[in-house]
Amino acid sequence: MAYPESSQPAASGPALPESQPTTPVSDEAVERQAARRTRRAFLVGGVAALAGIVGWNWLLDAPQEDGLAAPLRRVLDANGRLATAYFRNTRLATEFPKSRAKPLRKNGTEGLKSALDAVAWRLQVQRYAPAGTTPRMQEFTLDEVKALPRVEMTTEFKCIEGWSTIVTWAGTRLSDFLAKYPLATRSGRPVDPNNPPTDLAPYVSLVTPDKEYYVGLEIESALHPQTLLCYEMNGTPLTPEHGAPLRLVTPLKYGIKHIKRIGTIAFLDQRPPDYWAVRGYDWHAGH
Ligand SMILES: Nc1nc2c(c(=O)[nH]1)N[C@H]1C(S)=C(S)[C@@H](COP(=O)(O)O)O[C@H]1N2
Ligand SMILES: [Mo]
Repeated sequence: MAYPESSQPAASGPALPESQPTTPVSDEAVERQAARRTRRAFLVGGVAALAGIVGWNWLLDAPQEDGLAAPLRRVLDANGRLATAYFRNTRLATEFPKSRAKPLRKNGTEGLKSALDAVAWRLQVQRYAPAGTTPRMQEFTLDEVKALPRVEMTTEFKCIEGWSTIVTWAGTRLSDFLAKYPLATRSGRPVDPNNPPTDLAPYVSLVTPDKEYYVGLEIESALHPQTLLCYEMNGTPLTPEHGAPLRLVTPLKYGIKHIKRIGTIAFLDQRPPDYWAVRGYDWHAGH
């Protein structure tokens, strides 16, 4: 996509926090967009500041939006959009050299208690349905998932119990999957994570084939560039204990969100239930 401001000198708005070193091309594009949004938010803020100089009357006479004068509401909205854009794509988990990777312990067997039928396994996806219509299901083979760009990353896996291990994962970005297959929008348009469509589903649910383990994510986390549909760990295909044939890896969140043996993914309007949130843990489980 085109970034008309990309040829201008560095952003004149407030500085963004330092970005982290892993910057493939798409991340640079994201940062440019974040900078552009910062400039826009700065301009809106400038208008509000000017209003202060011109006089309070203008602000006091302005129409109200949700209990705030409309110009102030617009500043808050712009800041909210900026924060969303920033957390979605520019905060990256630290990546390590591959040589630091260690074997990962096996932890958590909910949803893995029956034998895995790797031949019969399909990824089932429930599309985001327009309100009032029945959602449609679509199936994918592991080979279809593997046909998408392969991403390898060495990140720290943190369990809420207090231990952590550096692991090399390989898989496909969930965002690449949704860029190729239009499953997450009402209109059936594919997802461009740098320019999210307005009819994107707000929540994603992931459930094991037997429905015993289940995880909920907000769409911002699902589209994060380090959120992978993962099929390899430390250079070898996932074993059943570690979630074969496909598990989630999302290194800004604790291990409880890294669901093993994904059966169904669904795109939803409501925050889906989550195995550990139901048992009292934080639903977001970020760290
Ligand atoms: N299906 C399923 N996925 C799961 C769990 C589980 O019990 N069942 N436990 C979670 C927890 S608490 C952790 S720490 C990690 C552990 O992954 P590992 O066994 O590959 O180390 O898996 C997560 N995903
Ligand atoms: Mo865990």
